[in-house]
Amino acid sequence: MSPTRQENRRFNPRRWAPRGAALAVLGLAATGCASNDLTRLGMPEPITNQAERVISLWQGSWVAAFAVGILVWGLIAWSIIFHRKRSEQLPPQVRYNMPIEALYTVLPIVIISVLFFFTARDQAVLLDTDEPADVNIEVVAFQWAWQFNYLDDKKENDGEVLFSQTGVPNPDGTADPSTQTTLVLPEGATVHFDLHSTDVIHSFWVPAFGFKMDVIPGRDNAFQVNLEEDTEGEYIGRCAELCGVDHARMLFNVEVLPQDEYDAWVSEQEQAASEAEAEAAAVEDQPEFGEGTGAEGAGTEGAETDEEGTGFGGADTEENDE
Ligand SMILES: [Cu+2]
Repeated sequence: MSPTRQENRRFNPRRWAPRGAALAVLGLAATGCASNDLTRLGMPEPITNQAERVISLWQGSWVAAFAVGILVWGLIAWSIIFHRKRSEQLPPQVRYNMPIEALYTVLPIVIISVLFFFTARDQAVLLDTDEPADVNIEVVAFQWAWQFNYLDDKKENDGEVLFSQTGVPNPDGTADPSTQTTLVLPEGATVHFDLHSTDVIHSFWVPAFGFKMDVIPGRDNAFQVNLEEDTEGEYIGRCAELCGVDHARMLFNVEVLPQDEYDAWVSEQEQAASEAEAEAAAVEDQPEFGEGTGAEGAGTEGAETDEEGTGFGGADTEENDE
């Protein structure tokens, strides 16, 4: 017994301490040298103020988890190294030790309370929709695509639809990018989203927002984001709620444009929408059994959308030309 113990004692603290320190320094250096990808711990690059906040919460949670982990791993290592079995005698037992039992109870409560505090604080900010928005968009989720209704910002959330972008559920059951719709947003703007579903629960998720929200039939969910400057580019959007057999097809694109390009795009869309409206009105004025084929362009897509249950009148006419 005794030679082993002596060997252990000589072997352990002096030699392991420098090795541990070297490993820690290496770890820190690796973290410091790497790009933001590593420090974001799997989160995508944020494009909104809100996403920055979510990432801070995410990182803080990891720091807390690592602190607890290091403490626990340290205690395990300490027990393994310094409290190895030395004889057949049972070591002193510590059950019913009040201070230790109290520690086991109080420490987790403290940890949970701290996590709860920061989560509640950030949630309050993320759900705040008081700031006047530059762009108001109604997101309509349906099986299995998305419609983005650009609302008149003057008639905030209650006004008419200026124009819509509507994805078409892909009939062959695959995720075809050509049928996906694009959510176009201006750089640096405050964007308000109203979320509505026409059938089942979906979840509106733009990973670069660091945030997603359920889209629930019969409920008015809303949130808004402050897009940062220099975020021009293309991003992805997803449904994050298993909403049915073709849930995987509920994809959309997000395009962030500089303000001037966005304005140009908006007036283009508005013009297309009003032209489509005029055309639809002309078709309606025609005698019902006259030329007959006048409605072909206006009919198919709009009718299809209505069958899907979106039932948003503005969208039907405006999307017909596309
Ligand atoms: Cu869905």
